[in-house]
Amino acid sequence: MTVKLEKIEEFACLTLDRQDALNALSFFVLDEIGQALDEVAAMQGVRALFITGAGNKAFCAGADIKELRNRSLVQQRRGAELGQAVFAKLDRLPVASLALVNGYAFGGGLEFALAATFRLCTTNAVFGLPEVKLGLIPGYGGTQRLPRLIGEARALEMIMTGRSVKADEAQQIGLVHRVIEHENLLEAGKTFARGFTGYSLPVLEFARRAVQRGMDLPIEQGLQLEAELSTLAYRTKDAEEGMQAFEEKRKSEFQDE
Ligand code: DAK
Repeated sequence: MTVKLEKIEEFACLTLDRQDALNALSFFVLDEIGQALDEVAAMQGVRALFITGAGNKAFCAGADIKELRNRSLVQQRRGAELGQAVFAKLDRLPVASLALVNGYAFGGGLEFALAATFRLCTTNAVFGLPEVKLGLIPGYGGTQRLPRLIGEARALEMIMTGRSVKADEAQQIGLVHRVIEHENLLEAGKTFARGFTGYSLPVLEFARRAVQRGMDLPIEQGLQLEAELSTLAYRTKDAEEGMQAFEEKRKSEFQDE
């Protein structure tokens, strides 16, 4: 197994564990990630997902370069579609995800982290889309998600120069939310996640969908989506509980309903 899935308190934690290749994404690993994400979607009592890499050197050094050669165009196309489909599963999980980036996040590794809802990293983390150096361009969503996150100009620079970005700069440009010492990364992830996991899960999902799907729409349609999802949120039992708790000056007890 190159992908480990475990439950840690109220969280699921997916660890890429292929340290001899810096946790690179072979097609086998991509398949295993896809299966693990299906399991997460079906798990009870999980309020957020963490994704990280085994060891203290790499989160993930990208697609397995050794596997990319001598493939037909059809195989390459299917490979790109597989990577995109697996990362889309992460994007669409019912719970939010946090990439805990503990070292190199290159190519497909950065693309994996970009598909997560949030990103925290260690002080030794390095981010990059170095595909141009191989005569390639990103194929697992990087050309689409990176500009949406850090803006077109910065994304174009990273993609066209292949320049890597260290932790401090990554935080400054909004690629990561926090930079953490390696030994504290998981605890920092829990603290960050608990900033929202106490709220109603369906309501959080509506909020995430409104923002993330809305980013892909013209503003009029985005506002319409917001009107629909905010009305749906209003109809949950948790909205009733939240507003009643406010009136009674007590803490809400949400039931995820
Ligand atoms: N793939 C396979 N093996 C890798 C790897 C990778 N991406 N990255 C590292 N390794 C392996 C190394 O080959 C080495 O193995 P051995 O030689 O010991 O057998 C081992 O991991 C340790 O790596 P290093 O010895 O290189 O370690 P260093 O500390 O010296 O350097 C490094 C660390 C991260 C700077 C370096 O390993 C590196 O530059 N790695 C490559 C990073 C990279 O370029 N990643 C982006 C890959 S491209 C698609 C289109 C495009 C793509 C995919 C699909 N389709 C159309 C289907 C492109 C996606 C990409 O991600």
